[in-house]
Amino acid sequence: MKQLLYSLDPENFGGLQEKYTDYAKSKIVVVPIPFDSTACSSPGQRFGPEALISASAGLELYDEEIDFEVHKEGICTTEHMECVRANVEENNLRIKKILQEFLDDGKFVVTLGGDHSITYGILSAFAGQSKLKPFSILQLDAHADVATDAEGSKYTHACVMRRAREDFTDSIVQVGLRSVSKEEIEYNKENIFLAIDLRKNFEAKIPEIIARLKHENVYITFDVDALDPSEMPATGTPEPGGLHYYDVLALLKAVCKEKNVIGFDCVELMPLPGNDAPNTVAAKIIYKLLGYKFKFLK
Ligand SMILES: [Mn+2]
Repeated sequence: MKQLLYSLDPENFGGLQEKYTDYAKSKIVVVPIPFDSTACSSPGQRFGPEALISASAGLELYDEEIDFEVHKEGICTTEHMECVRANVEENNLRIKKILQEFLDDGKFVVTLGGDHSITYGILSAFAGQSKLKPFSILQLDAHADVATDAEGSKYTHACVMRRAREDFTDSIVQVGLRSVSKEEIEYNKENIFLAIDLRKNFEAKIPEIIARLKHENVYITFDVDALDPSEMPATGTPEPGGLHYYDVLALLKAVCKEKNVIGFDCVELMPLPGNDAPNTVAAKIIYKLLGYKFKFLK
């Protein structure tokens, strides 16, 4: 009778057995933040973390590209954060407090969103770590997210990168933008790589992108709407003409080889009922990025 029954995959990033998820032994900590109160056109990003974790359980753990199994470094997925839905600033303070502890313990912290507003809270935790500073930010996104304020707040997902530049770093490199105003381009001109300029030969542009990252330490914020909607329809503000899976991987791999990646987030996944493929796309990019980070550890 027993052999006719089976267990579901454990609920953690990678669907890993317990021996790979112990906090003390894990080099990587994955923190789910189901917050979407600042999403404008379509909410639902609060279901992103759960969908990413669920999709990740189906991933092959061996990365044939780099001959590496990053899960053996230990990946501890925490409980989901109890979000403060009515107050984005309070929510960010809570994120900071939680992440601070994992960073103090020397963990490599990956955050699963949630809308892009959470990146401010995440960055405030990273900025509190003197050993990680100064850092540049590599932002993969369809939008610049540099509004002065939006809908009565300075901390929505539309403002997050302007706040980041004011409060945390003088170096933000934005890749994949294609729904962007003239003023937004002006704001960070030398450090913007528009999707239209990347479409012909993405890989040839990678050295230029890396050269624009001023600091050795690099934080990566990956807004899934950077991807083309044909590969990533599951997001609140999809834009045509986006980046492609292998291009994104090539960039992430190069950054991990040449810089010290200090952490990253994946935001704005808005799962679509009945179509789990985009969740797998995002989960796999996260897993691949972890592999690159630890394979090419500096
Ligand atoms: Mn964004």
